[in-house]
Amino acid sequence: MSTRRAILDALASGPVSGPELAERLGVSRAAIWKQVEALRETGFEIESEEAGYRVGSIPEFCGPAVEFGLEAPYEIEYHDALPSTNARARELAKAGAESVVVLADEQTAGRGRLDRGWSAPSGGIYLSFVLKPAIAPMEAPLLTLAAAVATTRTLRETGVEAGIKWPNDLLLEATNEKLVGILTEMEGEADRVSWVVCGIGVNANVDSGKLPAGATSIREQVGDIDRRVFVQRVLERFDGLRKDPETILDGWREHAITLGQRVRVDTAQGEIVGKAVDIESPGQLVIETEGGEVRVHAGDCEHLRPTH
Ligand code: BT5
Repeated sequence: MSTRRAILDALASGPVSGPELAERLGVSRAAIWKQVEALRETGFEIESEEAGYRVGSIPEFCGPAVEFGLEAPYEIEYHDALPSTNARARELAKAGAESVVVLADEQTAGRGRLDRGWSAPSGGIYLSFVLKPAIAPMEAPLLTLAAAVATTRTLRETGVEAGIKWPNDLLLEATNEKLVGILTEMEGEADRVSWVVCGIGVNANVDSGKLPAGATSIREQVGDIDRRVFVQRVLERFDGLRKDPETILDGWREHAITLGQRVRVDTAQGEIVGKAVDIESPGQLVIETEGGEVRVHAGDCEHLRPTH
């Protein structure tokens, strides 16, 4: 853990003096003072009282603000703007980083699946996890499901009635407009991944006029949210699901829009039409077709209207 993160953790649980912090973290008092000054420069109001340093106010949206009070073991690398948080996360992963979350207010070249684009105007939430899980590449889709469950629960907490469309879209239940997209990328050998980057794009405090047709935003549905808190809850839920992977599928089923629907899935092997009946680990959709049950690992899914 970085000294900055350790100081933020200590400050989050109440006033603490410089000497006490120095002793706890095993660094000099000067080093603590420097970090506290750096936090002040990012917008934290930190008062020096008799009992020690006390946080008065927190800046709205930046790395240290998200780390302050965060109960999940991620360091945040924040940028006002980036071409793509997934691209930056891949760079970090290749350089050996892990348990880092790249976060941006805006992306200038956001990416979707299959080389599609992702509109990412300022005011949204664009984040990418850099992970080094001890899993095989075929298990990685479970992380996408975990990201979907964590983000859906957080959206629902803000009052937005979102649900999950297989495999990676979060939609407004009432209209099927898209609120969130998830893009997981990885590198590895047959039996072991080297790294996984899991990127989440949330249409948060943005006007839907800046988004493509068929998209909506949290602003449009319930008004602006505190992105700092939203990101913290997503990170904490994602971490909780990773620690308890057998709860991921049930969480997904609980919020799935796709299950029970007639669907058409475009896969590399062709088109599959039928009723989506279940999800199985690590993320395949079970479809009841005229020719029997089919399991689909990847593809673009369209919800069809009932035929009768
Ligand atoms: C996705 O792809 O939905 C995955 C999007 C992942 C974005 C995040 S943001 C953080 C991280 N860094 C990145 O560069 N990417 C990730 P897909 O299922 O292929 O959907 C892409 C399609 O959604 C586009 O072709 C548009 O039709 C539509 N779209 C683009 N921007 C959108 C937006 N902001 N909201 C809703 N729909 C959008």
